[in-house]
Amino acid sequence: MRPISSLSVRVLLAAGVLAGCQTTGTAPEAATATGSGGTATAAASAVQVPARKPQSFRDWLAELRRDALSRGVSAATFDRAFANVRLQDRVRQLDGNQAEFNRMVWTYLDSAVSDQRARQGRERLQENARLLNRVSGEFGVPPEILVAFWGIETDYGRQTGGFSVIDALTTLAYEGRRADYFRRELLAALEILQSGDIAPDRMTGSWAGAMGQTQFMPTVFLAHAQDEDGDGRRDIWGSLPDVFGSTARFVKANGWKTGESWGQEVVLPSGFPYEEAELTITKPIAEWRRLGVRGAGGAALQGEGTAAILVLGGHQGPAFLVRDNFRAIMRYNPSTSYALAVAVLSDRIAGREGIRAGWPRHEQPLTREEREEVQQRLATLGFEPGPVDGLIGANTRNALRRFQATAGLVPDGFATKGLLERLRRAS
Ligand SMILES: [Ca+2]
Repeated sequence: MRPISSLSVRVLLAAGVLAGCQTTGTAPEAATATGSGGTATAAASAVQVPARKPQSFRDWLAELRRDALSRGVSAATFDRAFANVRLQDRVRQLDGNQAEFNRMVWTYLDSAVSDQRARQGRERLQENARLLNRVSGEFGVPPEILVAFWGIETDYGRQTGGFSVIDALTTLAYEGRRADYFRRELLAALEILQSGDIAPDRMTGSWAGAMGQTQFMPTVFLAHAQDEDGDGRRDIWGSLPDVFGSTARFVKANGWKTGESWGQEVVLPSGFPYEEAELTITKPIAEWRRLGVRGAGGAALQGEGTAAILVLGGHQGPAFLVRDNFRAIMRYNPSTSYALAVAVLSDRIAGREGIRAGWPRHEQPLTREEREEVQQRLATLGFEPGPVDGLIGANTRNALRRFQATAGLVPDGFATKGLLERLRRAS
């Protein structure tokens, strides 16, 4: 326990800082789409838990050690993993910053799917063609999708996060905010060390504990990582076969349908019922066709089965028909912006068109205060937007649509400064 007691001063400081650092609300969906740190994978299944009563780090760690040993982690593995553990201020700061997130979807897409990233993706695809084709054949997920995840998650392995995963998860598990979630991930990380897949000093990742070139959280690693090169270790840090194999295995497990596309950009007819442009509303593709939905650039609507219409920038922005494989992408990271980035990047990597229609780039993002004001005013006017939490979800969008319909506007549910101004005038 010697290394732990040397932490005591830092830990006491940390406890003081943490007491003042409780924030409410997890990040809105766009915040999970940073793509460069796996924050998303962490937030994906994050469970909000109330702050617990403070426990000394020493006691906390002793309890963790007991739990780890009962799961088959050896004392030697545990003590080696925690020999130099540090609670990381930077991790805490980044966790606290997550809630405030103001940017438009196109700002995110501009960087996530830049021309440079598309070009480099085509180069990576060619360089690794034989390997990618083999993995693709094994799991039924196209090479360009595997390369697109790699590009969005870590810029093709260049930005995997420099944090010790044990340090990061310990900080987040001890702190109290989403502690139970991160404690489970920490125990899973110890099981990975026990299995010998990676040495403790090479187990690096994002501030939220998303690891290696696939940015897998430890529980995802345990369930889905693949030893594709057959050396006996699942190495998502250094082995490209393992990186692609793990991505493919996970995406397949998430419901990827071989031979189907994620969807396509579409053009909606005038008078389109924008109330129905929600991910939760699926219809047979033939039905969308009957409603006058056409493929962008004159393309036909592809495929059979069902699909939803996705509009992320209001009726003045592009529209997409999204199929089951789009939802499979979202299980990697439950954000529509993220999934669209992977989808569009994969198209560009494969030499297909990117997004054709323009975004309403004159629109500025609403601040959190403005989003809350939108919800407050919708509630006052009787449009029932749900709780006033500053997060624009389906409830708020539907309330906005009801307001837009009564005001003679296109009911796209897209919150803009102009719409806030209309709400102010109506109140
Ligand atoms: Ca391997």
